[in-house]
Amino acid sequence: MRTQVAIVGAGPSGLLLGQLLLKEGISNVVLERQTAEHVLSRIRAGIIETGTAELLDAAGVGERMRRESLLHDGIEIAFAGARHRVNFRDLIGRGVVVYGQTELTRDLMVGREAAGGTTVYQAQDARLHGMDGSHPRVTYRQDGIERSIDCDFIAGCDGFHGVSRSSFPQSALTCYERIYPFGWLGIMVHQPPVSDELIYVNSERGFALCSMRSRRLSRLYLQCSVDDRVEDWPDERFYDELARRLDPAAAARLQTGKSIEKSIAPLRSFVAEPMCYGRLFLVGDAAHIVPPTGAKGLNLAASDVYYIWQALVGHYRGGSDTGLKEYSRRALARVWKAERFSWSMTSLLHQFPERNGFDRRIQEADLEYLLSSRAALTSLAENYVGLPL
Ligand code: FAS
Ligand code: PHB
Repeated sequence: MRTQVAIVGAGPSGLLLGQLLLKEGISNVVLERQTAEHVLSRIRAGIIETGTAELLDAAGVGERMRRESLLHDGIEIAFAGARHRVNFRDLIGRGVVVYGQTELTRDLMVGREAAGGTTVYQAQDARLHGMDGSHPRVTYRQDGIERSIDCDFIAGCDGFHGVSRSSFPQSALTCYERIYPFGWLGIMVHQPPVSDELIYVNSERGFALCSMRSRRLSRLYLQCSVDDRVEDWPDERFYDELARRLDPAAAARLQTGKSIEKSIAPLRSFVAEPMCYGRLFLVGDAAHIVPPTGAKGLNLAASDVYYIWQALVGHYRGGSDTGLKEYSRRALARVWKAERFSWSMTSLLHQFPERNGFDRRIQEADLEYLLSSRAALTSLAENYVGLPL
């Protein structure tokens, strides 16, 4: 098989890039090791920055998102028994879009099908070859048969555990990492949200987040131990602990019900530099991971897609490789700002087992300063809603 761009991974990065390239007449094939149903079964992000929403519109798949999503003009931060609204619209004139990654991925799959894009699901043992030359190749196995894709470029959109980053020569890669001493236990439940907007909670018992997917579908999180297992947390224990971390008024509005999904995610900050090797370009979680506290993971994937999309159009339509040469530098400049924000939100809102009394007082002072300073709130707002591309 021959194509211009081989895309490894059919998550949001791979499908969004594939859709944008198809609209430009740039041929591409997406290789995915799982089934489409498995990809859609993963519960991930819920907050879409305005820039990401506009990219979905540009890809021609934003119509259902615009119809079904919620628009939020702020969040609430709960601390020391009180809730404080952070009004994005007042502070920076913009808000965020609330729309689940699962639905966004579904829209991308439908859009790719309609555009006649080729997606190979259950592609096993993908291997990347010849990235340092001008004729890279991707081989994989499907139905027991070894297959090959000749291409001009490879987009590694295969997430943190994919094959692309590990295809770099080790000497060509520098990785930066911070592992957090806790995880997030998340549930989905068919109940109305606790509040109209998200509530981020700093409680002495640990972080909590009350989010949503719609006015009838709640997404709730608790900071938990890295040693916890899902089976340690029956629904009743989850709701009881969440109510203890919420202020009384919010706890009184918590509606319980049988969870339809429950999972524990580890938290890490991670960046691999550079984000390219020859004609292989890393996109999204393949290159970087953020703790979900700042709602940046999915949105960072979208900004990487924007930069590599523009670079490939420059190559094929403009005869210029400046965008390709600049891709890693441009993407990393935005990645590190989002890493900083996600780290700072995580440090501000979680209980760290190893922290001493001084650390806790600094965290309290951080929160009191933030909630009393328009300048500090403006900084939080512009990072949360999304820095310019
Ligand atoms: P993805 O990991 O989504 O997709 C990569 C795809 O590549 C997968 O479909 C995988 O099956 C495929 N793949 C892997 N190896 C392959 C191979 N060798 N061959 C072919 N295909 C291969 N972000 C937020 O903003 N908010 C959140 O609340 C949030 N929660 C998260 C919870 C969890 C458990 C995880 C893991 C991430 C979460 N994220 C969250 C981040 C998440 O949304 C990512 O940023 C987003 O999925 C990134 O998309 P991709 O880069 O496409 O990577
Ligand atoms: C979610 O709804 O899954 C969500 C929202 C905001 C975050 C993290 C996760 O910061």
